[in-house]
Amino acid sequence: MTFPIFPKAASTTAVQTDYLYFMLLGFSAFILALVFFPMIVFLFKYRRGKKANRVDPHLPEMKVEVTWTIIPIFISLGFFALGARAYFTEEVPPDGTLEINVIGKQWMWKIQHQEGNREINELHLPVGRAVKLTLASEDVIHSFFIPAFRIKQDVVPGRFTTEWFQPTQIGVYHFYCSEYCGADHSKMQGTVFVLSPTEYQNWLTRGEPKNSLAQSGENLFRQLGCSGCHVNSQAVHAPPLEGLYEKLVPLNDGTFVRADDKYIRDSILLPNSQIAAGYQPVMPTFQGHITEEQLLQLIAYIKSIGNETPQKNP
Ligand code: HEC
Ligand SMILES: [Cu+2]
Repeated sequence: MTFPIFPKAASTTAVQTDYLYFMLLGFSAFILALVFFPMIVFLFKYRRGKKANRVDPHLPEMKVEVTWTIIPIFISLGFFALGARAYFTEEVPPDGTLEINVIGKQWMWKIQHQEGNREINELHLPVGRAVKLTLASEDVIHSFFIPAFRIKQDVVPGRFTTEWFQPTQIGVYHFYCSEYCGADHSKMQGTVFVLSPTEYQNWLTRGEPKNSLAQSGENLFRQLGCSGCHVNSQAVHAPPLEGLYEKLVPLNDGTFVRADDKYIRDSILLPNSQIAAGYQPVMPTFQGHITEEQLLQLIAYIKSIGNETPQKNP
């Protein structure tokens, strides 16, 4: 569907969103006509001085009231169901997405690809592949908005948010920050390049060989001293991180938590908030010592060893 005043519809989400939007618009226009058309007709028909039949028609009021209450309720519930379905498909990414990290910072967007490519205010993507964005902010609330894909997601400091979409058309599109975030908010924008899969591969391998996100994370893991405790340490009793990702972790208060991005984020920044069962709360916080970009690299590393078994049980 293209419409001159509308941005291009270049993702699967865009098609679904537009469909719902035009349905709501059409339905509103119908109700508008239903109210205003008779109103205008009656304006002339029953004008003062006109000879018209003004006898009370004795409508069964109760029946009329009930009918025009019940029917719209079911119509609204129908719209609710369609909206809820669209919402769920938008919130739950399919398997096998291409994972890309987006970090908002006054006033730019930094992008990290798993292969190690980094870009600022530019986002290169292959066409026809579902993409999942993990969004983080270094400072204030931003919002990542790609009109042609009909996606908009708040980027909130202190947590990750996610968003997924599947580009359907090769082309160049714009993205914006759509949450007022200070003096240069209006300059916080960039360009999405949707390439063919081969062009995308060429783009990824262009330039000098680089460390993947997980390799950079592994280097940080050593530089920051994480390995000193977490890898076969004699001095500190710390849990091995191999095989941790997405597994259920028992905590010392008897509950369990899934070791997802959020849990790992909190383990590094707020280590005392959730203590793994059988361990002492001795891990120092890295809050203020590492950037969101480094945090995402560490998570990529922990994820990459998610299927390994620990070398030695401490
Ligand atoms: C002083 C030793 C020490 C250092 C340094 C350290 N940790 Fe830890 N870490 C621990 C201990 C002890 C625990 C278990 C207690 C807890 O949950 O806080 C832990 C828990 C964790 C957990 C949760 C693991 C689980 O099985 O639930 C993660 C993830 C983690 N650390 C990552 C890191 C990363 C990444 C770094 C480096 C940025 C790091 N740690 C640095 C000692 C340390
Ligand atoms: Cu912003």
